[in-house]
Amino acid sequence: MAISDHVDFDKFLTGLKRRNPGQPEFVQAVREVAQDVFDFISDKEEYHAAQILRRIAEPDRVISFRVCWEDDNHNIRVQRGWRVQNNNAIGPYKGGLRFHPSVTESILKFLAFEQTFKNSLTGLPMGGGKGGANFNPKGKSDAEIMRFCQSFMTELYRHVGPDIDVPAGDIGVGAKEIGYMFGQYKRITGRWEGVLTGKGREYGGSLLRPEATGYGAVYFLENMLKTRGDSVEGKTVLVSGSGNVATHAAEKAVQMGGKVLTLSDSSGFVHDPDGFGQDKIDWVKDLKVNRRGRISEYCREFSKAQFFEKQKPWKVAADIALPCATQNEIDAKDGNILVGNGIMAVSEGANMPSSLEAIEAFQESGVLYGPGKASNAGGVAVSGLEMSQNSERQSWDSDRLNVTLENIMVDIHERCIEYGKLTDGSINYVKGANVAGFKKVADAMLAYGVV
Ligand code: NDP
Ligand code: 2IT
Repeated sequence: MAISDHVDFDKFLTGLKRRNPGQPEFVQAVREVAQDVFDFISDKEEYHAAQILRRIAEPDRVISFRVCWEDDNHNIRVQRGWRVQNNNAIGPYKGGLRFHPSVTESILKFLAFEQTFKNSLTGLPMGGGKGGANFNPKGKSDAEIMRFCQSFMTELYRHVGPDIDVPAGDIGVGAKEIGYMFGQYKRITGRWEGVLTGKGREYGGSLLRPEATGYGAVYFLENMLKTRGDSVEGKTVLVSGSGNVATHAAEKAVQMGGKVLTLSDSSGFVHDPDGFGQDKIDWVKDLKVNRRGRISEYCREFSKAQFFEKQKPWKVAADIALPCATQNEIDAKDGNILVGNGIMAVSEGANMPSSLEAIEAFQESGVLYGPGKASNAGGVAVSGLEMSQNSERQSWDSDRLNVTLENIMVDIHERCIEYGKLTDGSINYVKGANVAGFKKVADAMLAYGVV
């Protein structure tokens, strides 16, 4: 950046913080993108004149609402729900719903902002949005979850629609919750339409959607390794999380010849020195989805494994890290530990799992680093394909979907190279993803004028 651009960037950052007090995650996400975009637009007056970056960093709207529900003991409970509609320049708002007690407006704004660039990178016509509630599904009965989902949709339905805004799952929202919400939408509106993705197979869901985020993150990893003449085959892999993204990332890493050493949840991590093979991954899926158990229970079933309470997996020596749990789960210290242990590549299944300091540590030491908005875009990409299937009243077979997902991840990787190749030949995937994602949205916004 030239000195005058630094001054502009500092001014932008000061304004951003002033306009979004108490929203550190949102500021972190915008800051990371803005650095690269400032560089890219330094000689492109039209983007400055139209204030494109300033406009993308201001959500189109943030809808906040009360969600009341009755628990099994007949207590009335009150939660807060949100839908952040960030930008619909290139398609209907699209992005997941998160149910977790840590959910705040800042977290949903950061996720909706990231989603805008991620969705642009997929090449499909989808804008960016995100929503959720500070509801804790842990320990709730099915009936409680159903009542909460119905109450949530009773407000949300008026803001969404197949050509307006199409939510999906995220942390705490899987096929079961999507089913309850889709049922309520249909009941209120009387319409069967593709208003949510991640639906069950019986009612318009796409094959491969459950697997797509984790599989896509490993395809992206394979593409990064290929630039160095290498592959996943024979590599040791650390995976964090044990939910949808983590278990499918682990599954694909194993299918491609990797050895997965860890899985985790919010209570700690499990190290299995023999590796998590498919049978063990299936056991974890059943534990987490059907029995709603804790990852520590794994060690009772598989005695060679060890549970490390309240710790993260990053201190285990390995070749590859796949963070698939949550934001900022790799802080500066974790990043340095990974680098110190000689990690070769990091491909993010989660959204913004690495802090800015950790990203710097990866980049300075030549680690192949795939930021979530590129590497985990496979999930929303197959959501986009679910929307297409719903619109044409067809179901695609798994071969077609698999090939399309693999091709989309190759294309995203190529776009990162196009905009992120540095003069020394190395690839800055963060810059590539930010600039490529930005350009498509920005050009659409330019075409519309000031709206
Ligand atoms: P799930 O709810 O299926 O699983 C979440 C996993 O992460 C669980 O193991 C959970 O542990 C763990 N986790 C959640 N919060 C924390 C925390 N604060 N600290 C430590 N561990 C935590 O969610 P997904 O697998 O769908 O989502 C995981 C990540 O992937 C998120 O960042 C999400 O935004 C991102 N993502 C998801 C996509 C999707 O298609 N689902 C698409 C793209 C990105 P516990 O059981 O203890 O809560
Ligand atoms: O972060 C994400 O990309 C998701 N949670 C999936 C969004 C979607 O619409 O499938």
